[in-house]
Amino acid sequence: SHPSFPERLKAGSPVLTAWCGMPDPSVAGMLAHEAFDAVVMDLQHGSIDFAAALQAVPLIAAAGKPSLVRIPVGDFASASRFLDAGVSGVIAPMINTIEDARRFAAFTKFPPVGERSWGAYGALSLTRLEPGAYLQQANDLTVSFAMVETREALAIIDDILAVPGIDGIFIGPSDLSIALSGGKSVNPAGAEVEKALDHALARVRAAGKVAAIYAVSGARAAQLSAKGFHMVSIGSDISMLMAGAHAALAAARG
Ligand code: 3PY
Ligand code: MG
Repeated sequence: SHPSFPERLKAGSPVLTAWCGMPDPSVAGMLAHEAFDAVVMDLQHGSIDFAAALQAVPLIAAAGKPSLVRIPVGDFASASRFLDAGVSGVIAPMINTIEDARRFAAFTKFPPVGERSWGAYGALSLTRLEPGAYLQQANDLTVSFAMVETREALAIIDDILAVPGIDGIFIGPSDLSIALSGGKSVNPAGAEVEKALDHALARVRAAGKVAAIYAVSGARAAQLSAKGFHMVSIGSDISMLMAGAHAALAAARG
């Protein structure tokens, strides 16, 4: 039958996701109908709010695609609420300690792995599962990504990967570049970041978990896919809008 989102992530070809921060849920719904494999909504830096992102979940599902959210820093209660609505994955920014990783997993996985609370009405509707079946399968149907984007996180990446319920790592190359340069520059494709990416990928592979990353362009996404990332998010809706505007104006002015 239809592979689950975690199965799809490990199936071989990288999952390419849209990355949405615009406030109208129909933007995420429309991008879901393009040839992306999944759609991420960004509540850390995007201007989309909780209610709009919730509304986008069934719109994305109507295109037959999984949805994911990036929650605001430390907002693990929202992670549970989005899983209740039926998202297939949650990305938690700035996971810098083992305790951060444990708390995130507690809010995203049912016992005995975590402490997720019952009330998954949207997910029951979208998965067509009976409550008991959903309870048994939910931990394996959804992906909890801990973002590694600081020196602290990089230093304890093996320990973060070892936390039960953490399914994978999502690298934030821009914040990582700021951290690695001591605040001097933001250069998500710089040499220092590149070295850190190779190290992180090797550690994720050794742990048998999933590696994901943000790409600032389609061309960068191709490089990161070739490196072996399981999921690459191409950002963002707003940057695609601006790129389209620039191209249209350049063409119009000759
Ligand atoms: C980063 O690059 O820091 C991210 O969080 C990706 O948007
Ligand atoms: Mg970041």
